Amino acid sequence: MAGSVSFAGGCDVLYKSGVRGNGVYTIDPDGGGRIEVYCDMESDGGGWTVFQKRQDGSVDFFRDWEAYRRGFGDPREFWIGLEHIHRLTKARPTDLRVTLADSGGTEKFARYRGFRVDDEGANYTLRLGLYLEGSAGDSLEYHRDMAFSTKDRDNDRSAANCAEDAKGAWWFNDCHTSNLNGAYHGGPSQSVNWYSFSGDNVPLARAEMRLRPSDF
Ligand SMILES: [Ca+2]
Repeated sequence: MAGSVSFAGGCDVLYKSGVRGNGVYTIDPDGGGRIEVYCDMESDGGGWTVFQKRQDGSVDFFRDWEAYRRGFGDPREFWIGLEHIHRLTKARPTDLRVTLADSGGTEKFARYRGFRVDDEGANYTLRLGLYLEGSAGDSLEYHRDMAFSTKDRDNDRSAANCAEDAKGAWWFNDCHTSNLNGAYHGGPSQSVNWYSFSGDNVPLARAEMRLRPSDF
């Protein structure tokens, strides 16, 4: 793990100040208070603030609204929290990169421009600009402009409770084409999945979501 540094901005600013090691850093994205984030300084040009990671099922992701608001996990598997994601994306045009791998080790990605998460008053609605590129295909479009839902906070467009049914928490519509906070190795439609990669019945082995200013 790298050392702790405090500054205003995301991992991108840290990168530009010369930091090159992957690890957990303390940042203050908007002057509103310090938070801990995992910075990826090596992949795809570095400077990425990682906000979601799955790789071994060691952390339970089937949690309530408060947990998703605040964040949970450890550097191996985590969700940094909707409030933090909002703070990191509200002020600057931001790119989202989703990196996925199946159980055979095949890795694919999807990259978006104009990623933003609204504030809690708007139930952390997902805003997406363009799908820029990717080998995994676009399985977020269906979730564009959807509010975030957890098992105890049903903001989806289904008569059912999507978060409960999908064993996850996501910007559910009626219900999903991606479910990256789903159950690790869960059942059909309940696992970590991205439809345009491997459908919704084949659990993915790894998922990671990161953000970086578009003008990095
Ligand atoms: Ca519902």
